[in-house]
Amino acid sequence: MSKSRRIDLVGIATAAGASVRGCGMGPEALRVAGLAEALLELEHEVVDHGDLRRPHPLLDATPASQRLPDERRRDVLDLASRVSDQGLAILDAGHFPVFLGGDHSIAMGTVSAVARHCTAQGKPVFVLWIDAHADFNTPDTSPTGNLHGMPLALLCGEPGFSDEFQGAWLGRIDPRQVSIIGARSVDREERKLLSARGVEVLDMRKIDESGVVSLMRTLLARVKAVGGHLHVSLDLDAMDPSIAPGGGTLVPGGLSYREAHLIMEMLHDSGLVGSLDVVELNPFLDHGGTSATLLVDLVASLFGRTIMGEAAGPVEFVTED
Ligand code: B3U
Ligand code: MN
Ligand code: MN
Repeated sequence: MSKSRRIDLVGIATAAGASVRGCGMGPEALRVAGLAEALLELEHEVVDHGDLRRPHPLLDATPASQRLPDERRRDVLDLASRVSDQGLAILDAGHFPVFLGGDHSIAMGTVSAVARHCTAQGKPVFVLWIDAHADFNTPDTSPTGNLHGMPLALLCGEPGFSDEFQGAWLGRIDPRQVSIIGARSVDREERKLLSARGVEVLDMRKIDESGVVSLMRTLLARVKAVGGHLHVSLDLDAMDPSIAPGGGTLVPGGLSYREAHLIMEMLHDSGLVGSLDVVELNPFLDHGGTSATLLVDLVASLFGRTIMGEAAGPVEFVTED
């Protein structure tokens, strides 16, 4: 059995950063799929803080012709600062926050919380972004204007975001300590930014060639070598649509069921993960809870569920030269 942790669930019931409505219902679907029960079964302590909600939910119906509607942007920012403060309080209390989205724009707040907490402690922050997309657009490069395609760029200090985005809640991370795994849909301008800033992109081609084990070992060794905090941001659409149909921006050719679990199992065994996002689940598009159940099972693997119930073996790390 894995080491028992105090896990704090924070729902963020919003789709303000997306163009497709429905992932505001994500936190509730994860509860219905048995998230807390799965964690309790693993002998963790669980506290559910309920949901943070957007202030203007009725304004979702803004015409699509308006690229980044003011109300939606204000809702994203309002939530980001509230999420950041709540996440910071949870981390400062020594607990493990699990943020339930909501679309991926919530990571502006979740990762900010981690950055603020770790900066105060002098601990380097690493981010593992498990996603079909890179979410590294800025308002200038974005083809859609949707804020769920931009959180990593904001968090890495990319210019091009207006002053509204620069509040006291915003903690920053080093782009060279960000790894994106599972990527297969990256926009042209986004690619240029990712390369210029040194973000590691472990795309599906690399996974096909090397397998997740060797890629994950190298990544975990880097974090361990400097005693870093690893934040994991899990976007449902990283997984192949055949096993995860409940998302608004599906892309073929994603992680298989076993690849996704193996990533989670290795993350657990490393003992390096200190915070987690689970985002982009759209229960309105899901097939009878398939995607919600998959996410609950993946989170359970991250928190120590094993096939035979055995304790994790020693973790092998590859050291970098
Ligand atoms: N890169 C596109 C598409 C996208 C990003 N994240 C999601 N979709 N979910 C964009 O809008 O920035
Ligand atoms: Mn995403
Ligand atoms: Mn995505």
